[in-house]
Amino acid sequence: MSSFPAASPSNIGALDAAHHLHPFSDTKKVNAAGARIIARGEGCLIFDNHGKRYLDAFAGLWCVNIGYGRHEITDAVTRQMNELPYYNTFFGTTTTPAALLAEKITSHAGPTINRVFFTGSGSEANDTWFRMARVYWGAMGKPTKKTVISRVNGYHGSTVAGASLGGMKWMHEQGDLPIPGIVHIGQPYWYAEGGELSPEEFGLKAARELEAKIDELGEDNVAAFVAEPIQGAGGVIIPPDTYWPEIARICREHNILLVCDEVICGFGRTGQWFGHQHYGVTPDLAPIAKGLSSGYLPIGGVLVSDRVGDVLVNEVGDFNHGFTYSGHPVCAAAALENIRILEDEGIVDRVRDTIGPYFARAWASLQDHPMVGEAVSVGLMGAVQLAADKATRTRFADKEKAGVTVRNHCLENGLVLRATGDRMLASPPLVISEAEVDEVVTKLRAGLDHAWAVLER
Ligand code: PXG
Repeated sequence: MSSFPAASPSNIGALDAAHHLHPFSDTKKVNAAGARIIARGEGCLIFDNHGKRYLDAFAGLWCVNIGYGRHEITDAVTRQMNELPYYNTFFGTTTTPAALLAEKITSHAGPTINRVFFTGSGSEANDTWFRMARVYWGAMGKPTKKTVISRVNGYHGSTVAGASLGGMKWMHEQGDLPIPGIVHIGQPYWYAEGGELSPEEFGLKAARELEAKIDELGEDNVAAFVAEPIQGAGGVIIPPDTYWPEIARICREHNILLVCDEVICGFGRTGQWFGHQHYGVTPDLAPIAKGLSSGYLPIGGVLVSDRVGDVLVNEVGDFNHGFTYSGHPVCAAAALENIRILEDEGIVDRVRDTIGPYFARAWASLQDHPMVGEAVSVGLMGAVQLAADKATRTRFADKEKAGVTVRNHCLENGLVLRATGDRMLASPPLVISEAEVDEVVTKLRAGLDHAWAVLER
């Protein structure tokens, strides 16, 4: 029985419309259509308040890596709530879950990363490393190394620094962003921008934009470069294999910090614990969130390499930064239990060795559809690029409409996935079964058939 008084579909919708401002939404449109009310989840399935079943091929918002309904997390959270619902990690105190979680996360992060700074979200994690990088260079006697280079179409959050680091023009337009000290270079989006180059050639070209920008600014003025290993919200932009090694070389040779935003790619999404491991590079700083707790409770953080961490600890002294909920003990308990499940059930290896390859084959089978320009994936992250004419890589004039037409058909059919412009994105829970992968692909194909029939080309 619901514990909310007098809850019924009609009054929840009305209350929501009257009082709730939705994130990243045109509230008037949401209100007119009526928000879908999601009531319950189990495994990879969610159900709305009318009992309609959806296969959630988007893991909530790229985050429910272990799937819905894992009562072990409920139990761990309840135990911690009863023991100590809150205490801070300021003023020389800590809590058991925060300390255990810091150790546990770093155990998966490779030998050069041994510290974590906790935040409440991925946006806060990006704001945190942004300050940390400048503080680091100040302590290194290089206070002019302040500018951060990031990428067009990257996503790093909604806070002022996060949205500035992100390369979404339509976000910058609201609130006079980016703030000074952040500049953007191009993205490794071969399908749209590669022209006649091979993906490998284009990967090198895109990476070398970083070198050109460093030369333009002067390396004594550049603190860091930040990028998602695979750009998520920007459209699951999977870089050519030549891209990341070249980026790592450039950062090394020009002495600038490499920051990998692991908020989506972390905690198994690519078949490794972290996306940078998939590409064989080692970041100096790496914001995390989402899959850290599988979204069961809000928690984020920054992985801090010894290069930066030793300077912060031994040279800087006070780092005047932190959040009331940094290392929140209940959120940390949820994250610890989430990681235990990922470990004990071999979920990350399963993505690398079995379900990831299965998904890759099923997803790539969409390549034969006339509307599919490319169907690409890494681990359990996939994108289908829509094309009006695949032979010439010509895209639909109204990209938004193309994506939304496919997405809405899927939604009607009980499949949740995301349209970013004219790319269809999937990022399902890592516990998805083979039968569920087949359902995703079958329903997406039906959506493509529908859109191909109704859209003008
Ligand atoms: N970095 C990356 C790479 C992200 O994907 C954030 C930082 C910010 O995290 P928080 O926890 O502050 O939201 C994100 C979040 C979308 C969408 O439309 C993606 C995100 C958030 C909202 C919408 O795909 N990613």
